[in-house]
Amino acid sequence: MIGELINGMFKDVGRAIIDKEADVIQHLAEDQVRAGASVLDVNTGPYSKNPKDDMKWLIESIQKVVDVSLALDSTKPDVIEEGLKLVKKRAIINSTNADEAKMEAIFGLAKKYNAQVIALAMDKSGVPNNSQKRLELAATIVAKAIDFGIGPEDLFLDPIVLPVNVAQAQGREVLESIREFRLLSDPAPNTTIGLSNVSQGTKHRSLVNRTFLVMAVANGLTSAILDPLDKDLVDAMIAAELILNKNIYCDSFLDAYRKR
Ligand code: THG
Repeated sequence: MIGELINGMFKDVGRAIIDKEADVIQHLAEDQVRAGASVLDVNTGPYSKNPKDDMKWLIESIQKVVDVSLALDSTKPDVIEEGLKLVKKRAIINSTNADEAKMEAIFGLAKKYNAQVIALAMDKSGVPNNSQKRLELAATIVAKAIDFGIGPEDLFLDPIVLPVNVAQAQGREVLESIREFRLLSDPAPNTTIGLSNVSQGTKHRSLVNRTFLVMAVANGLTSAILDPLDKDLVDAMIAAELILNKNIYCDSFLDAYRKR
């Protein structure tokens, strides 16, 4: 569970970043970790005028109250490097894509700072509209990572989830990609998705999110960027892992999972 809530795209967070209200960020950090997130995504958002300074401030604020890994979410390598200099725990870079120059920059940073990497199955021409093309890009990414000495265990392949209201045909393609990405290497690479993308602009967001998450987990998904405070979502995830025999059944399996 990678907590998605520290993202300047949320109004409250965007405002907290501008006004430097650390307590808003710190509460979000504590709440997400308490709900079971083992990683927190950190994104300064689309309105940040100075993303390097804002990333720095976010990380410093977060690390005063929680002790978890951070996923440094930015399209700008210099913003990511600013974060990598500050993190106390091993970070995840979010993200590279399959572009040659981007991979060189991001995998170079990952090596220099011993970070893991989320890699999007897209390139300059955008997000593919089928699983075949996603798989080709993912294979390119895995090969390049290996060139840099980054093994599949330190790679999170992201097929890129699109909103179901405008890209309805892509749900199946993404699920197929999750299944196929596992076969790219042995050990299999990790996978991740930006789960909430699927429900952007829809009604019944929580229902759409948890239904998609369960289907993705059934297809082998190993992590997700999601809202850990959505209890129904996390319950569905725990139940899905139970059905897949990842945890031993007991009547109190929800509590047992949360206490471990
Ligand atoms: N892959 C990777 N990283 C990602 C994404 C991805 N990072 C960002 C995003 N996608 C995942 N995080 C979010 C966070 C919030 C929302 C969706 C994905 C979201 N926000 C509300 C909305 O847009 O409707 C904001 C509402 C508000 O303003 O309060 O849904 O795919 N690697």
